[in-house]
Amino acid sequence: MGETTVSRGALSRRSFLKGAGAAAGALGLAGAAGMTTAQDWLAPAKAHAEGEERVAYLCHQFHCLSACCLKCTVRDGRLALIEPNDALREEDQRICLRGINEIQHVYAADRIQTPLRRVGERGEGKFEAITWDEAIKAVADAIKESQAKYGDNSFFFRKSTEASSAHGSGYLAALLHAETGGNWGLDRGQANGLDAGCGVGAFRATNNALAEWPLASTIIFLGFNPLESSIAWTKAFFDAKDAGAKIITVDTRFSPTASKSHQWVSVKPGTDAALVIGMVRAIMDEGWYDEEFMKAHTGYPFLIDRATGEVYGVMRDVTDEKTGKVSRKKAPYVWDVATGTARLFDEEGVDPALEGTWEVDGRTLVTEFSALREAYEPYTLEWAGEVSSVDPAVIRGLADDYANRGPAFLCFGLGGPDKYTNADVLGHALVLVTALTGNTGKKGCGTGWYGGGGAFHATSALQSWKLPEEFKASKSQMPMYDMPYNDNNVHVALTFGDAFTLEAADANSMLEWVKGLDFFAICDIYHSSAVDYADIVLPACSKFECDEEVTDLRDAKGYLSLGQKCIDPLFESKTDLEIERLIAAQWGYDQYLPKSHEEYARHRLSKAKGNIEGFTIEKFQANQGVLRYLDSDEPVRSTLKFATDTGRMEPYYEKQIKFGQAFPTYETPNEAYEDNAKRQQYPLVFMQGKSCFRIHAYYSASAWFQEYFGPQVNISPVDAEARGIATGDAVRITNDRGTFVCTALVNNAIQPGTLFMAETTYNHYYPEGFLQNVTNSHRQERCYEMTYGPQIPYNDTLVEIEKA
Ligand SMILES: Nc1nc2c(c(=O)[nH]1)N[C@H]1C(S)=C(S)[C@@H](COP(=O)(O)OP(=O)(O)OC[C@H]3O[C@@H](n4cnc5c(=O)[nH]c(N)nc54)[C@H](O)[C@@H]3O)O[C@H]1N2
Ligand SMILES: Nc1nc2c(c(=O)[nH]1)N[C@H]1C(S)=C(S)[C@@H](COP(=O)(O)OP(=O)(O)OC[C@H]3O[C@@H](n4cnc5c(=O)[nH]c(N)nc54)[C@H](O)[C@@H]3O)O[C@H]1N2
Ligand code: SF4
Ligand SMILES: [Mo]
Repeated sequence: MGETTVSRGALSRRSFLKGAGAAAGALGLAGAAGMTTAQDWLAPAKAHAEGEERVAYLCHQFHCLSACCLKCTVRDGRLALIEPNDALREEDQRICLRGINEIQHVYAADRIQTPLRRVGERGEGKFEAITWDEAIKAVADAIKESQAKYGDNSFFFRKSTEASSAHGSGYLAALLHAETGGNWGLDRGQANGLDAGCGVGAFRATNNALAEWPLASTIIFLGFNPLESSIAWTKAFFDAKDAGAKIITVDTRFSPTASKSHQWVSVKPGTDAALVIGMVRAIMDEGWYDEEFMKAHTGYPFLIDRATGEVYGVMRDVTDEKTGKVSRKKAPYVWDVATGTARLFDEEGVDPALEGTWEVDGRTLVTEFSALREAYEPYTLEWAGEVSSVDPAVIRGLADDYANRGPAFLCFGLGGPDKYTNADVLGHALVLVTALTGNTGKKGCGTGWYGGGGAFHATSALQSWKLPEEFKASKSQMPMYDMPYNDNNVHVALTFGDAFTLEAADANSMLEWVKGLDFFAICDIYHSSAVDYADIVLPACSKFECDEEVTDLRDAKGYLSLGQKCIDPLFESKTDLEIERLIAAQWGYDQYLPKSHEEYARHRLSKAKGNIEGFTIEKFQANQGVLRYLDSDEPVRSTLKFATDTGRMEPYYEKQIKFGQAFPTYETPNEAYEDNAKRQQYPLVFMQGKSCFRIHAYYSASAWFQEYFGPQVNISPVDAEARGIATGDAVRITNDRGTFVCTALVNNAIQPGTLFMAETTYNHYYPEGFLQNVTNSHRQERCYEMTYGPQIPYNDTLVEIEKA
């Protein structure tokens, strides 16, 4: 054996469990968790398969998007080394510190070890250990009682994203007809605006795959920090740079991605829509638009009736090529230059005018492009510069680079500008600028959410597990983010993962609502922030632990990956599937669920056709758990077919005339705007973002990460000095919604007037309160009528900071 750098610990799993159980009974959760640290479990990092060691393979985090495939060396039943799976192509063998450090994370002191029952007040975090039988019965009894008294939808069930990655989110919800909390409220702010003009799902589909970054001449990252939030894609970033792409990052702070880009554009929080509107104006004024593209693929030549603002057209039946379904859609008219008449946009041989005004049958008709020029008269470059605090010459330069240097990407990342109430206006403005330049549907370009992962290449024939017809979740009464504020019928809740504090802002209101429920149970791996509020806590195992030989199939980088068992479930934890089966069994419904992960995986592969033809469990096992399904290296590309009524990119949103948003009209964010009177009390914009040390709150339990990267707010030297704050000081952040204490880092990368903090970590790591206490939960009314509903505007938050 090689030299041992860290003690391997003296406890066997058995004796350890005995001790853990006793301690849990006596001391509650803190006592149980205190039983061990990673030090007890670590083995020397030189371990490679030899002797009693074995190697297992699985795909790592789902929510991180990088989908790295890991090779795990297991010694004496313990994880000893994590490396990239070397059965993948060299360029796909990636890993980050969070993957490597799972050795510490899996065995962390924050693991929930046994089922627990609350003994103190809700929020106090006092528990006693109970048996699985007691815990499952308590959960089922609470659900049964509530549903008998108040109806099916009085039971709320939700899985956080990571928890639903294994085998979906829906089975228990469907079996028990639960309320699931409707619209997600996350990551679809810009998509609300973009998809209205390009079709549902376009926010990802109008972008080309990551492999095309090096084919671009210009890449603009708009409030997107991929060097942390998509860390394994860093290579594509530098490949693009090496290949000559000009990389520009628009960010409120000098982010890691900005620091590696050719240009950083520092923008005022929540004003990106003004910046993009400025780009639109520059492109129109300078004539940098692509007329041919606009006429052939966009609605710019369509005619609008000036009096009503409605698109001038006829309703007609259109048959869907794929489904054969007939639906009525509006076909707009264009002005045909050759005949000097209004003709349907898709008539043979029409030559549409891009600009002009005509009188037809007593109507004044104008092209959408001409109408845009008129509507945008007030939006000068100077105006855009004023609002966004970006020099008008820089905005003009951005427009020039985007329109004239060749194929260009304009990518956003779902964080940053997405988390303000005006994100839909920004998404809409992105449609305008893309439709002007034609930077979509061809090599090396795209607009929208970065599409590096499964969005462009996906397995074609994985089967889903079907439940009998009668099992369906209840029709949602309202989205979860509305529940603390509006009357609803929820009395009992069960979440897998901490949905209540991660997926909602304004935690004091949310947790007040949770405290008012008759019953709340959480199934989590770690002592996450919501755990303290639960009546029953169920210990889930991590994806490295399984009671069978396989876990689940995952789509990863053009491969399908079958997770293999690495280690036995730690402590008394169980897999989510096993826990769901135990709960379902209380109704006799376990018969409808897969009996094992293997049965589920075999079912999913049961009709393996198309790009996964011939894939079997046995083949996965023989090939380190991965099989490649992409048969070519040619990147999959977005097309010029848009899922709109006309099949074109539509810059003009007739349905939003009533909101004054037929073309994107600039609107300030809800709270973070310049002359908000609230600023007198709360002068700073509090923004959050992703950090390379966490996926949301996940990995908080890693002691090393927590030591060096605990709850810390970044503040500009100007604001720090004005308040006498120095790096390392304890500081209090406050607004009307709540308060919390963390440490300060005085950082030149931060714009004066703003604060930045990595999105969040478990509440018990803060000296007082936690980040989510102050965030804004305002729901943008207009968005209830949009595809994805209102989005939680976490960054649209004003606060004050002082030394604690
Ligand atoms: N490491 C890590 N990676 C992740 C995740 C994670 O938790 N950790 N989560 C995943 C998920 S769910 C998501 S949604 C994505 C998000 O991925 P990103 O969008 O890259 O993430 P954020 O860090 O939230 O925001 C990006 C940047 O927006 C900036 N910003 C804030 N406000 C504004 C603004 O008004 N305008 C502009 N231009 N910039 C602004 C911030 O300074 C930040 O650098 O990341 C995914 N990847
Ligand atoms: N303040 C602030 N809050 C934010 C954001 C922000 O920018 N600012 N960003 C938001 C964004 S973009 C997103 S997408 C959401 C993410 O919110 P979620 O989708 O809820 O986040 P995840 O990281 O997927 O979920 C992690 C939870 O599931 C648990 N978990 C992980 N794996 C499993 C499992 O296999 N089984 C079980 N039972 N539990 C498991 C973890 O311990 C943790 O409690 O957060 C949002 N919250
Ligand atoms: S957390 Fe790190 S190792 Fe895991 S999938 Fe993401 S980038 Fe890969
Ligand atoms: Mo997200």
